[in-house]
Amino acid sequence: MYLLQFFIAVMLGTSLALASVPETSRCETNTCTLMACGNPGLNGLPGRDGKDGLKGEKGDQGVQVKGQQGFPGKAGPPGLPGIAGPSGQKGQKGEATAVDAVQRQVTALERDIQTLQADLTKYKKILWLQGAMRVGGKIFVSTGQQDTFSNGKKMCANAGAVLASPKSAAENTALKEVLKRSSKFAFLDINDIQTEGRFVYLNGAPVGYTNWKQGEPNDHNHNEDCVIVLEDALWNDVGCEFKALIVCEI
Ligand code: FUC
Ligand code: CA
Ligand code: CA
Repeated sequence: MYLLQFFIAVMLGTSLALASVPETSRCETNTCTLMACGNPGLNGLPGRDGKDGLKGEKGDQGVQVKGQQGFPGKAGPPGLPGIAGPSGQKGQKGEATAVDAVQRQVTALERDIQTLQADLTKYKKILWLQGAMRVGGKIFVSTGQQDTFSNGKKMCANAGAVLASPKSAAENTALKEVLKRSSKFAFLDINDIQTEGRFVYLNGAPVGYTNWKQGEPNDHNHNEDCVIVLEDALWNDVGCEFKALIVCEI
């Protein structure tokens, strides 16, 4: 395009130069014919565009402008677990916690239990030495004294116990073993004071198991409302003022 403009400019310049030469001087240099010099003609129209010029030299490299950061993409799938790191150093001893306090209480309780177990073992030995008998969950223990039904009842009650109340053959046999060691008979926790012939425990419950000797109870002399167990384990009704071994059951 520059070349084309240049060409047009040259053509116009030449035309103007020719037009500015005086009419008389041109007539003098040429063989003058009878040709009158008229006014200069109008400029012609611009010529057509010339051919494309040669390819220009490669321009300088442009400046790259960094674009804005795009939106973050979707999260990828979880990766494989990493290899466990080495163990850390042992931490410093922490402050006393509630767990420590409970642990101390448990330790103290364990110590108390051991003491109680040792004491219990001693008292058991004392009871066995005094002729106590254990049968099932029940223990028969003698006071070693012979006394009336009324006094015996109080003695046992003072110990939080009751007079012997065998409720099975096994218990009755165990009671007989207690008798063997100190006496021939012991009071039972049974009487018919309230209603003649109707034997009940001291708590008022009717008697179930019995082991009466043949012919008993006979309410001898109409004055036998308490019961003893004999050395052969059989039962006999006797007067409540009779004195027999006092055996309690715990
Ligand atoms: C029997 C018994 C009485 C009393 C008397 C001596 O008659 O039934 O309880 O022991 O003997
Ligand atoms: Ca009676
Ligand atoms: Ca009798």
